[in-house]
Amino acid sequence: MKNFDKHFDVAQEILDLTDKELKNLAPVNILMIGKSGVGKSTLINSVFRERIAETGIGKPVTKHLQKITRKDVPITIYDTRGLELDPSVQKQVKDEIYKLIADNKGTEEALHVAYYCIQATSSRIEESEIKMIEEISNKIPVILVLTQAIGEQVKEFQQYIEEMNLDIAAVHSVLAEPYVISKDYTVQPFGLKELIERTFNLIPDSVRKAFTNAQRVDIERKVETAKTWATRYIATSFGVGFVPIPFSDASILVPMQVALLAHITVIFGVPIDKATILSIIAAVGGTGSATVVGRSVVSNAFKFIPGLGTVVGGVISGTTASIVTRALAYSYIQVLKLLASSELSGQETSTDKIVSMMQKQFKNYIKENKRELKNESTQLNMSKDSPLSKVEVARRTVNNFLDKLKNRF
Ligand SMILES: Nc1nc2c(ncn2[C@@H]2O[C@H](COP(=O)(O)OP(=O)(O)OP(=O)(O)O)[C@@H](O)[C@H]2O)c(=O)[nH]1
Ligand SMILES: [Mg+2]
Repeated sequence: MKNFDKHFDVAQEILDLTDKELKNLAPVNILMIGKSGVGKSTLINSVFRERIAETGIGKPVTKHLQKITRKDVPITIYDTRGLELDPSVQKQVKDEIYKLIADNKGTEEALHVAYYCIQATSSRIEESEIKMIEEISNKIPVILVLTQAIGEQVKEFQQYIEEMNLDIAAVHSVLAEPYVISKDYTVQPFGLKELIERTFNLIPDSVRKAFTNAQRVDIERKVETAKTWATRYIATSFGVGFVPIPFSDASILVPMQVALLAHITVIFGVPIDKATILSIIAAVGGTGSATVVGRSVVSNAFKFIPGLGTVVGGVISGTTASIVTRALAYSYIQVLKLLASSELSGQETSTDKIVSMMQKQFKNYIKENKRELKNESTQLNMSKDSPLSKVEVARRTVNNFLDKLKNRF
């Protein structure tokens, strides 16, 4: 086991664990269908991280199907081409799609959803297209996406399609990128979050984490997923009630906090480098001692509670540890939210801003739970644990924690 107390590169551990988790994450697989120029690539780039249609690696699977992936984004896009060509080519495209769906079925490459894209302003849908859409829909969920949906006639077109009552999952109008009408008037993108929400509900639970990571437009979904997970993880790791943890033993808190921050990073899927993680930890971990985050974060928390003094008797309770760890998790989530939003709007976020946000959020959370922490402190003051029982409690706490950790990965 690692020596968590000294010379332990917390930031690197977080990055390594994030990497490892990401590699083990089953990707979500999406099929893009539609004629050339309707806006498939634009849609992918707007909805998913890293402008994947542009920067990802494209590999031909068949003549008319291309598989696009990008390292660190847990999504695979299958892009089709040739649908705008003559009926014989259309037939080939169709056969290739059906074969792909059948071949991949039941594997990790199984297709989870298809976006069938039609340019909304074209205001027409061909018989052959309707047939194909319904046939695919018999195999996997299909969302009919009306792209570049600008103008009044788009609403009529959507209504017309809806009235056809096609046997598909949904019809959605979107504008993926701002559309400049004139010097003074630009239509802002819309419909993307709704598309994400609908897709999320259609895909299997096993790939929802990957999808949450890969999409970039619904940041609230990332925040909520991370919060729910962190709360549950912290609660089960520390157990309920009054289980003292030897305060000096960073070996308990550090790996748990590393796992916590890594997993939150995976849920968000915003690129984050080592220097940024280091400054985030240092922001709440006190001095430059970012290598012992567990201990310094806990002791730092007490600095935020005037009159509390230092930790009593060398132990902190499970409740205290969980409040402090939750403060760490929640403030980290807020920082990632900021990073995700800045990325979406194409802005840079300075390290200073990140650090001050981390500190502010952390302080607020500790303040909100001040009374609980004070009660804890009083209880600890009164109970004079014998050294023996402390050792026993510590042993049990460590075992409990390691068990939980084992089950997680
Ligand atoms: N402003 C704006 N332009 C768009 C939008 N969607 C597509 N376009 C434009 O339409 C053109 C074609 O879009 P693509 O995304 O390349 O279309 P595609 O379906 O990937 O085309 P192929 O790769 O040839 O099959 C590009 O010039 C885009 O800029 C949109 O939502 N807003
Ligand atoms: Mg394209």
